[in-house]
Amino acid sequence: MKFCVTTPIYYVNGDPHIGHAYASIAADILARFKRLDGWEVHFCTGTDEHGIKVARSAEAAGMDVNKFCDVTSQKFRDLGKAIKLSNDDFIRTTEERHIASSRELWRRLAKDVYKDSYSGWYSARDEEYVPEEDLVDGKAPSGAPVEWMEEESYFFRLSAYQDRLLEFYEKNPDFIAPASRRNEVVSFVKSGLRDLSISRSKFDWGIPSPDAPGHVMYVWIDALANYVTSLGFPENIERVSEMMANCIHVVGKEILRFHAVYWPAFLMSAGLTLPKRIFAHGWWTSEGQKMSKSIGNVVDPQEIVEKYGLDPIRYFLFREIRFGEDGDFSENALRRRISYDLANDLGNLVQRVLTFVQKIGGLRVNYDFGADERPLFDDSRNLVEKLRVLMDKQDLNGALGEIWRLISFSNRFVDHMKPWELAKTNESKLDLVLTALCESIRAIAFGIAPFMPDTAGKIFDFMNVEGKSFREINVNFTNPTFKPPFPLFPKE
Ligand code: ME8
Repeated sequence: MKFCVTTPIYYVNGDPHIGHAYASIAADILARFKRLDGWEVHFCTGTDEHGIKVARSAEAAGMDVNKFCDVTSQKFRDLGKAIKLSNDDFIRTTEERHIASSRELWRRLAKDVYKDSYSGWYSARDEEYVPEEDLVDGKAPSGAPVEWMEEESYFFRLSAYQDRLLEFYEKNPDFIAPASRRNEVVSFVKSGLRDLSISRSKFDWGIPSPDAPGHVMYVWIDALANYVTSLGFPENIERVSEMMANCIHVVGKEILRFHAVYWPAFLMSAGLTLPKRIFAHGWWTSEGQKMSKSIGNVVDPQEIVEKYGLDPIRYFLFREIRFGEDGDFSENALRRRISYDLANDLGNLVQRVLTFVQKIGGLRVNYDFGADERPLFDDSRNLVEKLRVLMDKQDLNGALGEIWRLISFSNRFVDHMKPWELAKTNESKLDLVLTALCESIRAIAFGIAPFMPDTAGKIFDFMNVEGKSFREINVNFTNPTFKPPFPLFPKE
């Protein structure tokens, strides 16, 4: 059982922002879930360091480009630590292993590559060629400025892949998710594909194209190749094939076309296995406005984590909106989530049940459940199976919804069963009620573990649960000694 998940590799032209943290945390959640579920996982992230945009940013900073890449790439590594990414690899496109891998990929495309000359518009910000008819008021559709370019270039015969791609989408209806995005891609391909310029000759910050003196690769070829480099291409083709077959590329919606059209065409041409799915996520605005340096509302992930804690941010990003849609990041909305969902619902449940268990001298396990406790017990034991179905669709928001259903059910159960009264009147009933509640808290802790690893870790620690595998959920407690809990989300 092998599973691979990737984030986009980030351009090192600027500092990391919440958009980068978002894609990375999404991939991290998927990776952690699969590991808990017993899968062998490869989770890769990294930095995209070639191309005009990066070269120009280095120049503007008055720095040598290699040095500039070292400094900025490190900031992305640091972000990874701050948001607790569990990545197995961090790839830089300037690494030797990647240069070798990209050059090998290029060689394998040879039958579909020809030399010609390119003349047209290029957007350095998007690192993308813009067809004349797509210009809007002389700019790229993204609003980025374009510049005229004329040079000798190698082309990839993308036009030859139109029918094969359409057939592939048809046969693999879940290749592109969410479904609305799939329709966009299909109509783009149906409208006709042009051959793609894949080398630059008037510019040299890139990987030299093999057998093409004076040419470096178009940055997107080199960038997309990162996914197979990380899996060991070209040495370890077997691993590349096995992992790619069950690989999810998490990407932002604006780079879907590169991943869902160009990348599969390159892989088909090179005779490599296509990934299982490209999942396109939406964009965050900040306090109702597009994030922009000039407005000064760019959310700095490290700052916000310092202010509110990591787990609340990880929770908020996937609870506030459906994964795939756009959302608005506002501190008020975040505070509401912390106060209601985290402190009131989750924090209180754990606190009141485990404190009560302490008060009566520990849990006296009793699994002879009756009609009162059985539904809660069944829901707890069935939680992971429900999450599995949702996580396989990358429905992260749905998964949190499911976990919170169990949290609400558990809280209602406490209110209804009133353990503090049972302690005086019916001790054996109390044992049943508390056993069922500890079962639900343990299942909840496993459910939230991929999303909020620190919080889950605290609950596991209170309950002396190892917390390494979902299989632990199916093992009955045996009169455990728990530790006294402390509030998970203390109110300021
Ligand atoms: O595109 N909200 O790199 P990049 C959500 N190097 N996500 C956002 C966002 C926002 N406001 N702003 C940006 C590249 N992003 C290429 C990828 S992969 C082979 C090469 C996301 O540094 C955006 O959607 O521009 C994209 O997925 C990532 O951050 C940006 O990356």
